Amino acid sequence: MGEELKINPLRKFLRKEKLPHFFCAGCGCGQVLNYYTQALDALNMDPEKMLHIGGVGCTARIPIYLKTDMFHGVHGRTLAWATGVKMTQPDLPVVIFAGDGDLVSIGGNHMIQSCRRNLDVTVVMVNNMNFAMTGGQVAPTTPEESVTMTTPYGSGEPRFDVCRLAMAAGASHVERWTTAQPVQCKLAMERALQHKGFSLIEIVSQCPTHYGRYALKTGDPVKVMNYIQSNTYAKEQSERMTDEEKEGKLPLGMFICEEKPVYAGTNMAF
Ligand SMILES: Cc1ncc(C[n+]2csc(CCOP(=O)(O)OP(=O)(O)O)c2C)c(N)n1
Ligand code: SF4
Ligand SMILES: [Mg+2]
Repeated sequence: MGEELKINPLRKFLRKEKLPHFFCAGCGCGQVLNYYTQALDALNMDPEKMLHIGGVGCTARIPIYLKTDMFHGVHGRTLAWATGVKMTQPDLPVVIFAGDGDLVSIGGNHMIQSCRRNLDVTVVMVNNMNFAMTGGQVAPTTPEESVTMTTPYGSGEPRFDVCRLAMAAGASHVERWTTAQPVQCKLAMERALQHKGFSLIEIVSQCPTHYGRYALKTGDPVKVMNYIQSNTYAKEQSERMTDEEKEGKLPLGMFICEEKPVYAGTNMAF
């Protein structure tokens, strides 16, 4: 084993020539990449026999560091590409890394239609609660009243609960965790990689550089993670909490994992 693999055997999945990575210090995107390589390793899956897709944004850069075939290109169109690929190669595992802005703002309708069809893909959505790469603008996932670059007096809009949206639209596997939950994230990704149908794994993540500085007045990643922790709760606690205690907080856990007819290959409508 090379020196590098002795340091971390998961480096076998990474494109060395792309390192050092682009993420800011303390960004959750690096953790998500780490959990994902752990899931690949646990399932003995070879990313070189898979397709990874990123749209545009910090999150969309995650698969750039994997040794794999990948598309990287247009904000919000990951699922349009995936749909085309699944028409001709239904058995090719397709994994998408999308930011919250990518998936439910500019790409929102693709997401809803893909859930409705139960398109056979895995989507890892990093919810950093803002449009990070472009400087920290408000997104449909930004908590109400948050100050962002474009909402200096605080956002006046309610946010999407993306997991509820995906389930209402027909997704067959939906989970939400945070970057502070390494084991849960890895296991959720393993379940998604084995699931036939639309899997959404939402990971609530820290963007200390923008969401942290604008909304929380800190660039400290740990403080942003603490904020996320105090604004989420395990769904199993729900019955023991009052509506007031749940107000403005996101539940975490596996919400659905069921078998349903999938949309891939010859059953796709033309
Ligand atoms: C079609 C199109 N519209 C807008 C942009 C500009 N743009 C690039 S990244 C980005 C925001 C990304 O936010 P998100 O998808 O949440 O990813 P993050 O950077 O937060 O991980 C935007 C608006 C673009 N590249 N292409
Ligand atoms: S801007 Fe935010 S999301 Fe993008 S790399 Fe930096 S910390 Fe991460
Ligand atoms: Mg984002």
